[in-house]
Amino acid sequence: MRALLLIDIQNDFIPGGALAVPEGDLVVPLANQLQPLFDVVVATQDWHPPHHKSFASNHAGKTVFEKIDLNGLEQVLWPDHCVHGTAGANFFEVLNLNKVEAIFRKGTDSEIDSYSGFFDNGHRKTTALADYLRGKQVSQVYIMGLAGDYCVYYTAKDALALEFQTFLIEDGIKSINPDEFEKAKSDILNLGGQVIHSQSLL
Ligand code: VGL
Ligand code: ZN
Repeated sequence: MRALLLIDIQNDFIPGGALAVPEGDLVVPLANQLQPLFDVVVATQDWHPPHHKSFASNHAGKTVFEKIDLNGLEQVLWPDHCVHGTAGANFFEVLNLNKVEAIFRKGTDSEIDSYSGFFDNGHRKTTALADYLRGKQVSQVYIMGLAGDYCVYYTAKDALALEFQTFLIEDGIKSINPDEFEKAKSDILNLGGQVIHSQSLL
């Protein structure tokens, strides 16, 4: 079975949002168009408490995009974003959710960030995503959404480690830093993943 993973297509990652990904809105028509082609469609949702320690605002004297050590892991400090229950954490209104059969929330523990849809950044806890996909006999995962250099990249890396056949749909991905996404893509290729264009699915 083939699954489409829609990563963090939420208002705060759309232009105008708190942690806007340039052109993030442009992936949404493709996300809507591709959904009917898959056996399983799931979405991830960044879902932070207001006191999340990935927020610069929760560290006196620190500024946004500075890096710190957080409980033994390097942590980029972000602007407050995707605070649970706020409009910024909602899925972007243009995203069609009718085919999305499950939503996996991450980043809920204020002490650790979670870029991947599968595990937190320390691989200390899992979300239910891998078991869910296995339960649906999914062996291939196609990943698109936001941001290419963070949550998309780490989700793909974990999918490969979990032995899913892994595809990045590159025209369905926008990044905070496009140069970093180029590095991410070569890493995914080196790990045995594939980078495709949506054209090959349509
Ligand atoms: C993300 C930074 C912080 C993402 C989430 O969805 O890529 N990036 N939280
Ligand atoms: Zn976040």
